[in-house]
Amino acid sequence: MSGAPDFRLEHSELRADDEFAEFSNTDLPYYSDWRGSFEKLPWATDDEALRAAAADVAIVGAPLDDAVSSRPGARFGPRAIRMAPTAWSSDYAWSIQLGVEPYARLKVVDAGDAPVVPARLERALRVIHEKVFRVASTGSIPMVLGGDHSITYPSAAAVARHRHPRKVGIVHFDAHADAAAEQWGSLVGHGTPMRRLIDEGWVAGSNFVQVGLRGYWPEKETFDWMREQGLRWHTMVEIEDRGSEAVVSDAIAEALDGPDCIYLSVDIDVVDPGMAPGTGTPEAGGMLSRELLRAVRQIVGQVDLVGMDVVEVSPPYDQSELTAILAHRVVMEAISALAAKKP
Ligand SMILES: [Mn+2]
Repeated sequence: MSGAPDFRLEHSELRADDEFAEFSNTDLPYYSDWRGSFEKLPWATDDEALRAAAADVAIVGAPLDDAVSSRPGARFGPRAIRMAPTAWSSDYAWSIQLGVEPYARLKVVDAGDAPVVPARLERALRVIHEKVFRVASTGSIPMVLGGDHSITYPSAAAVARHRHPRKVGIVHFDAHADAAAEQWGSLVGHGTPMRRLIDEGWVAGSNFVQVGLRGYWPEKETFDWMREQGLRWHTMVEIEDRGSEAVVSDAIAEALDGPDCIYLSVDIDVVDPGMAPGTGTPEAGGMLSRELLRAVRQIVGQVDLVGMDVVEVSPPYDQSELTAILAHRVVMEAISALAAKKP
């Protein structure tokens, strides 16, 4: 037919004068950067660099899964979360949810991983404690990528040690209470970190608040102990009955009943395995991913956040990187909520 345009792909590229130098490292896709930091943010891996950076937030990796009771793989979590597919460069990240450019208002660096080696669990917990303490000591808020949930014991203790022990409240999202006395004879494990934090006095039981519990573990005796310690918990059934926002609002008030700041611990298995399959101990009937992201915005927007972790992402069990992407977004929502409230 005459008059119709020819289909010719002759001018579909915007050619730069210098194609080789056209894109900076942060402009290039996330998968092309051999350095592999979170969001391609600058590294600040030693004390000197952390002090020089004077960052608001520092990402910390805790690549440990020697403490799991079931399926392993969380040692690959930090790498998978850092490498989760993200659409845009950190140079122009824009939060649609909060209407803020997080990196225009906050300085965020990647502090690298704690120097964990396999098969030395106690050493791993010590070096994670030291790494998080050093980050917190420079004034940055540590955001720790697990790793199995045992890392919350050294990490939250480091933040409490930096602030003041028992002056920090903890909000803990999880299918599981993780307050067991021991795990096959070991006091440290991914089922015991909350017991250690309370027993050692890092946080008062009454300011330890759990959200999303469900299933069949731990047993009644552990819940009896939790009740004696004054712990408060909100089950998945309560979230179904009252809605997540009302429950999270209560959790904030309970965690801040005395303390003036909060450490947030997010076990990705709080979310339904249908939305977060890549985890070691999945439990059916969990939160929606959008409920968790909203809860993170709600908490970080309202409280003085002094540290957080996202744990139990196990890439070998993941599907389509869904769980790593969700964990990445949990961190992004926290960063963006901090940015949105910055004066
Ligand atoms: Mn769990």
